[in-house]
Amino acid sequence: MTGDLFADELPLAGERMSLGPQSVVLRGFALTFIDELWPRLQQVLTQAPFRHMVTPGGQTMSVPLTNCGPLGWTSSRAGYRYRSDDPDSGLPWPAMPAVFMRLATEAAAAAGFAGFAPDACLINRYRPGSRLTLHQDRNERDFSQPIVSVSLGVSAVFLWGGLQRAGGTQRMALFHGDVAVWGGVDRMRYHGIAPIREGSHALTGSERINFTFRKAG
Ligand SMILES: O=C(O)CCC(=O)C(=O)O
Ligand SMILES: [Mn+2]
Repeated sequence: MTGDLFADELPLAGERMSLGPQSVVLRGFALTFIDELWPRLQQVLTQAPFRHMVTPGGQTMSVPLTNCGPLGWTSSRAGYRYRSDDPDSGLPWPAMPAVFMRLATEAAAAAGFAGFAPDACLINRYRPGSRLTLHQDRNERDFSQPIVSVSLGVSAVFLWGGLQRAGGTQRMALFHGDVAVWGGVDRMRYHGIAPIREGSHALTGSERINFTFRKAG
């Protein structure tokens, strides 16, 4: 199959889709950063390749991940935690490229969170069928700081729930270049990604890449 399955509903760059009082999807916000960001991502991946981590319960995660920045999110039999070194190499995580930082701080400011200074960027890679089950981002120290989440490549359906796991979810399509930001009263809302559909994107092929910027430490 060629083309993006959502191509008939492509949104306008610049649109703001409200998810809640302090959460929004900024359509196409990342588009003007991507030419500079993509080669930087490849450098990060050379130093710290995607890998499948193991959950505390012993399951291999279906979505491989890596990190850049001073802190990186990790999962192992010992639990979830941020650490300053890559457990696979023993080396510090790759530095956060300046263009990543600029994108994160500008998107946060556009969403009402001026002064966001992320120290962690978790990078996820999705392939057709990959999904991320409903969860809260709760391993960070300071919940006053937002999460900034950037979508690249094939589209996804973002599942946006409430402050409790039960109680249903809204579904919001996320397209190449979209940036979702949630903080404040929405910071602890459950969220996930529905199984990725077959698709193809000029930049990423069949994959979806997601960055989530966090202030972890
Ligand atoms: O892939 C996404 O859009 C969300 C990723 C996410 O929620 C996470 O990594 O914690
Ligand atoms: Mn999350």
